[in-house]
Amino acid sequence: MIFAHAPAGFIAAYVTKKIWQRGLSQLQTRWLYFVGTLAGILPDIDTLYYYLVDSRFSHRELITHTPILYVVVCLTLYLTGYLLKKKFIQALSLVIFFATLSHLIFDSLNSGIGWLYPGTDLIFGLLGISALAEGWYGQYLLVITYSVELAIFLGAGNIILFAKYRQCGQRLIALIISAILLCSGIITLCFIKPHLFARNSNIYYGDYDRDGVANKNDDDIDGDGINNFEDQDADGDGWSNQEKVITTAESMTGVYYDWTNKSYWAFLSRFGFLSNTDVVTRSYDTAGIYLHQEMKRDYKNNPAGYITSPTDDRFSSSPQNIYTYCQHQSLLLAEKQAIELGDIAFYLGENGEVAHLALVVEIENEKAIVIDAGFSEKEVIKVEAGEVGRVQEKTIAYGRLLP
Ligand SMILES: [Ca+2]
Ligand SMILES: [Ca+2]
Ligand SMILES: [Ca+2]
Repeated sequence: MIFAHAPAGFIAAYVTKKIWQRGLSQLQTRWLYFVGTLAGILPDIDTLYYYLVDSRFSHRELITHTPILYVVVCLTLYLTGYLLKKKFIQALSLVIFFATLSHLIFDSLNSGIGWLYPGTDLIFGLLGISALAEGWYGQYLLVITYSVELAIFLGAGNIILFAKYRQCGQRLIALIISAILLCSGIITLCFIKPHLFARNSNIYYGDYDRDGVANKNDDDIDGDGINNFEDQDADGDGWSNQEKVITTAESMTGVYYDWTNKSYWAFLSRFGFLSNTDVVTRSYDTAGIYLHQEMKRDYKNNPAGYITSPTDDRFSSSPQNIYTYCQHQSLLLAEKQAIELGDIAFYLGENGEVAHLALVVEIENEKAIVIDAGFSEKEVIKVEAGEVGRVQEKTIAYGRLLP
């Protein structure tokens, strides 16, 4: 969830008021609703750390997204209130607990959070249930999660309106307007769904071989003894990497282009837009080839040529960095070498700087056809590789990452 944590925190405080409200004044109760609203977003304080300090770990993997932290903090606060005989402090601890818990529950609509930390670093959510992830739930994930967010906003709005308007007629009007807004929201989402890319975050946070190491940190995600980068079927699902990379890239056609290139805290990217390098990195990720991890390793050995470091959240969304990785690993094709499906087309300027890339999905009369995000300002398209080069006035170099 992105937007609705604050109203969800408010609702959590409201529906649990019978537990904590006794003996408090009206002013104190109002204050605690406000605290609940803030505590609803509290766990996301770690995004500040992710974007401003260090992007090597997802913010969902930090202790701020684990229930144990809030159990310990709130229990300490509650006992302090008990010892000092302060009802308000006890109520405060309960409100913070329920509001932060709502955050963790709603984050579990997709990849989830570290429910079992410190028992395991793995994170758990609804997408971890493969029947859901691969079925309608995974398919409509964005429609479902954004509809839930809208419903939460409307729910919080209705609670406030109900407190203000006591007549049945007025309340009925509020409910009808909310229902109309919710329905139109869901219909709109269904219409724009083909233009949004829903990422199955299990690919990163799941643990396909159940060895306790999340896929994104596992060199051999299917546990067959062959490293992901040398494994023809890295995730062991019976589909070759190449088939999966191509199918994923093809499915991106028509998705909105993220012209901000994941700026503004990846706002558009979270909403389902695709940046230029996403056509490559996300297609490879889907097959179990985690370019980001390999690039981090390569950077450690030889940072020359990289324009940003792995602590930068856009480290692996820079075409120049991906090109540098291919250079270091001798993955660039020689001039006369035949292109294959799944190869990366890099677009080079005069000084050798790389500002654009695309993914080869077809070869027609020896010409490469690529999936490209950015050539069309609006959406991801399928286009001849040479056409992109001509318009951008850049030469093409190809890289091959698939074994
Ligand atoms: Ca594993
Ligand atoms: Ca393997
Ligand atoms: Ca596979």
